[in-house]
Amino acid sequence: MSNPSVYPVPDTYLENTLLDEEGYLELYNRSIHDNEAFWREQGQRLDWIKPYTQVKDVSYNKEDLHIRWYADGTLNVSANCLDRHLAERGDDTAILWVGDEPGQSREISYRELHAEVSLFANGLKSLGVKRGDVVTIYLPMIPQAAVAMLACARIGAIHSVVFAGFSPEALAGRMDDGGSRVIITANAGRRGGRSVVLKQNVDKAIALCKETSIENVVVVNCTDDETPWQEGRDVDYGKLLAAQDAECPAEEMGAEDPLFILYTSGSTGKPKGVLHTSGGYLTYASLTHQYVFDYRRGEKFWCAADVGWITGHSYVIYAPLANGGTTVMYEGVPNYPDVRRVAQVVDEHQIDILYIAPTAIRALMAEGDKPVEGASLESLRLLGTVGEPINPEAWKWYYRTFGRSQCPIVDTWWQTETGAAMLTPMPGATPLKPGSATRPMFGIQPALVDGEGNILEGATEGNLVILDSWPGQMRTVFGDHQRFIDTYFSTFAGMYFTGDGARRDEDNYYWITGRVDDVLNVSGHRMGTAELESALVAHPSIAEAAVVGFPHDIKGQGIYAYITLNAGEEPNEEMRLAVRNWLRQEIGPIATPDVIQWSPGLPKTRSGKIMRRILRKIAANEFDQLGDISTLADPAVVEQLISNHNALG
Ligand code: 6R9
Repeated sequence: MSNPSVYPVPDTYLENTLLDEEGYLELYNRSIHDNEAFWREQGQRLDWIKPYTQVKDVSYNKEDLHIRWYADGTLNVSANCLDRHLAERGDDTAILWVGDEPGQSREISYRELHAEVSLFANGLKSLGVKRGDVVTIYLPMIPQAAVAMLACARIGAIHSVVFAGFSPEALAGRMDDGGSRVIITANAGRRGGRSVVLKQNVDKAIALCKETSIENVVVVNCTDDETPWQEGRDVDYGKLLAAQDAECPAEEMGAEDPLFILYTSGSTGKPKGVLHTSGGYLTYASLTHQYVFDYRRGEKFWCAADVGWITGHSYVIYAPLANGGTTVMYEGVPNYPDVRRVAQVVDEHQIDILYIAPTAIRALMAEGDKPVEGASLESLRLLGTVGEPINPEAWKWYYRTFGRSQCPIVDTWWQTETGAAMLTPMPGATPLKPGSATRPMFGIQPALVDGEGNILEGATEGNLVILDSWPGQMRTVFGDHQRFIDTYFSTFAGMYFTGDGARRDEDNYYWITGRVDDVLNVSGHRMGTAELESALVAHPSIAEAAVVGFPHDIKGQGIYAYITLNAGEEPNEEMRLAVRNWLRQEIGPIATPDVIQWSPGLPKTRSGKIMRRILRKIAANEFDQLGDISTLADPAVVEQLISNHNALG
């Protein structure tokens, strides 16, 4: 019997695939039952300088928590992404860069990329950057972002990429936390036909740093915009390169030496510096890229994420390059000059695989079929999504339009912390269900637990945990190992807690239901409510603030801020604008609130804890589901909030 809600593996994939369903189940079972042997084998996808003899050394026990993979092996990540391809594929395109303006593009071969990375790595050394130093990267989507990351990896420096949409304040916080003394930026970037200044932001951020002092700012000139310059501190990227030797031997690094830090939001406190190491991360990224995308060399792989996010790290840079593939790096946005751009780029460059976020799909879907009008799209053989749950309508639209009802969609669930895909279909192996991230990657043991950490069996719903380690797992929170233990291993003893809720159906497919903690997912970007609230209360007119997410057609979740002003402050339009701009300034445009509601009081328990559940229900217009409000210190607040909410219209 055919089930209309299940999309079987297309014939084209049955004939010619890396792995069919039986193959997946067999390999998955072996990866669990013979776990070490499986990972011992997988480590072989990399070139090691000194081969590892140890594979897995892990304890999830709170008292002695440690995660180490391939620990006695040595390697260099940039050599794995570049040097080892030179002999056989040196002239293949490593990066296909596509500019913001239509018609602009550039192909960079492995040989060219290797050459520029070597020069820049020497340039970093000439500025005094050493193995183990943290280097901040604040760049738009230009090839130099890849060069900068790989150059750090080449000399054993730890990169900390900060999304170029973040404000000077947010950038300063990350530079302080990482303690970096060098930052790489551009004078400005181009996005959607506009130029976005970056160097000025860096100058402001440097002035705001409290813990670290920046010694050098390397500036890539990518627009004609004028750039403020501080002699002695600021270094022109082109001039720096011109002064270097072409040869830069790759540093021999331990498998467990840090590769990068990437900041991400959690439910409490400041963003955390998620730390990934070298051997395990690259092994896992490479493995997933090959199987999830059934990737074959020569294919053009377009992951549309920014390098400022983990998806950009793993699937724009590290995995495709480790696998000797061609990665497409797109500078622009999906709707510039108009909503047909994504399809036009696919056709113009004959792209094979397209991997984008549900929020982009929903934004395009809002335009009907216009985004694919006049496009052939025949080069595409596989689609992917990542970053947030995809609603079945958007899935089906993507499948029908971009996929021409022929391309499977791999809905990949994972996190900054997990390094690469964890729950995902594989195109030749997994019948698809729209909205489900389906089944686990090799070596991954997901489970659902109740509030007490009891493992639930069968078709059910609960908190998503992972029972055992995998090589791509984060190793610590930079500078705060206790926070790592507290955040991920303390809610449920002996398990990695993802912070997500999920449902498992009768076919053992997983359906992510969203965060169960106070983290919002706005257009696929993670934002902690605590972070937003602490930025808000730093405003001189604000006494108190509570932020919740609410369902938003395009963004998935929108930002809803309840704000109590200081006595004497006027809750008028001017103030609303000021508050809105304040969040943009403190964090960045991605933190722009969708709704600001003035709230003379907030619903609090007698112990003073804000009951967000109630605020979430009001924001979502679900007044009949407020639940028990009798434990509130002042239940009358609720009625006031509802009437203010309704007055917003
Ligand atoms: C890769 C990335 C992680 C959070 C994660 C979850 C949500 C990511 C998803 C998904 C449903 C998917 N998420 N992929 N939810 N289906 N396919 O996005 O990392 O920025 O750290 O976000 O995003 O809630 O916990 P990150």
